Amino acid sequence: MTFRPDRRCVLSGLATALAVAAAPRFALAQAAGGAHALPALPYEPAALEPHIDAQTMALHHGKHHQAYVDNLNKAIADHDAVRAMPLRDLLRRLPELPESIRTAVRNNGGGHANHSMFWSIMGPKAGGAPAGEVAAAIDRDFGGFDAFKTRFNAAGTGRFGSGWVFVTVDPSSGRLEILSLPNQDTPLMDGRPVLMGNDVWEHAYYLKYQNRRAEYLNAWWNVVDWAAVGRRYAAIRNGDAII
Ligand code: MN3
Repeated sequence: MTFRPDRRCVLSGLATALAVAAAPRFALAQAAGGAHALPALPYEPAALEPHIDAQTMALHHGKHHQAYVDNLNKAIADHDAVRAMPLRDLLRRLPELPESIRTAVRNNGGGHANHSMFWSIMGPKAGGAPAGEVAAAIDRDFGGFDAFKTRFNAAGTGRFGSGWVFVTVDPSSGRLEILSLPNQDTPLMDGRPVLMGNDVWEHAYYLKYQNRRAEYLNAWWNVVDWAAVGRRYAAIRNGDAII
């Protein structure tokens, strides 16, 4: 299939870019020429110690995420129409992209989106329990925070090989749902918003936890920034185009 963006596509891309600009918390840098950029880590690599070690954070952000950004830019370099699209549209409209770059955009664009979300929902002043509307939604849809964590961790340990565990918000019912996806796939590829997620690739935990993924999944709750997750929940309910 040939990818031919029509005028509406370009305009909706522009509208999305403007919407993102109006919500700087979720903004992802993309140059005028369409090049995607690595977002800065919003805290020091050691800030999540002892639960996630500084070396893992530095490599994960500076090497792994940077490579996804670089390889995404490489894949789209010769495709002007694709370069004009915001990341969110790239992922939602994968089947419309030229077949020669579809897999590279899926893997590296997905990696860019997933990691950008990941850094933003963790922090040094984190842990504890959710509050406000997101807490109420977790109680409503999972029967409490402990049951939610148990379900989320089970999805993480159950993912064979590399992948992610996500919480999405069903667009029609508004219910929260936990799902795990392989590789760098994201619910954004199905047009579903991502509330939060955890990376269960070995590179996310192996230096400190080796093969003990379940231990990493348990420890991770200590670095979840529920205020950030609450802001994402409000943005999703507001219909904002967040990554
Ligand atoms: Mn990763």
